Order: sequence, then structure tokens, then C-alpha cells
Amino acid sequence: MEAGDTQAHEDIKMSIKKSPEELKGIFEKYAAKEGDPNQLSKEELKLLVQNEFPSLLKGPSTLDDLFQELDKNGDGEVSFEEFQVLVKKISQ
Ligand SMILES: [Ca+2]
Ligand SMILES: [Ca+2]
Repeated sequence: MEAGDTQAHEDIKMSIKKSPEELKGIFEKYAAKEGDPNQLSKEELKLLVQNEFPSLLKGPSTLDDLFQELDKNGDGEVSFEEFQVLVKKISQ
């Protein structure tokens, strides 16, 4: 098999890619930490991203940007439906 850059890139993608079941489990685990167990507060989102998807914060966007992008209805929390935007980013 030809190794090299292509293989390394695939490995990075695999490391962040999760199944829908895993992502739901992750959402529920962090959403349950405080307040509404079905909603992620900004603090909960921060913990989730830092622990599970730290590479998302390596680009130009900050956690504030990410939170604003996800919280479509602007209620200050991210529902599982709103979380799907992040799921799409991760699985790209
Ligand atoms: Ca919560
Ligand atoms: Ca919201």
C-alpha cells in the first residue's frame, strides 16, 4: 500500500469522525452537566469541544463564534437539533 500524506490525512479524519449514536451520547453527556439536560449551555459546549473535538478550535474561529453559529434561535443554549450543524462540520 502507498502510505504517505494521503494515508496520514485519512487517519486524522477518522480520529474525529464519530457515528450518529456516539455523537448523541456525547451531546447528552455534556448537556446533562448543568441546567436543562437537553440543552448545551456555552460552558457545556466549551467542555464538549475541548474534550472531544479540540481540533475545531485550532482554526480562526473561537468558541464564541462557534456558539453563535450553533445557537440559531439565540436562546443562549444549543439544542440537539442545533448541534447538528456541528455534527456536519465534524463529518465533513
Ligand atoms: Ca445543560
Ligand atoms: Ca438555541
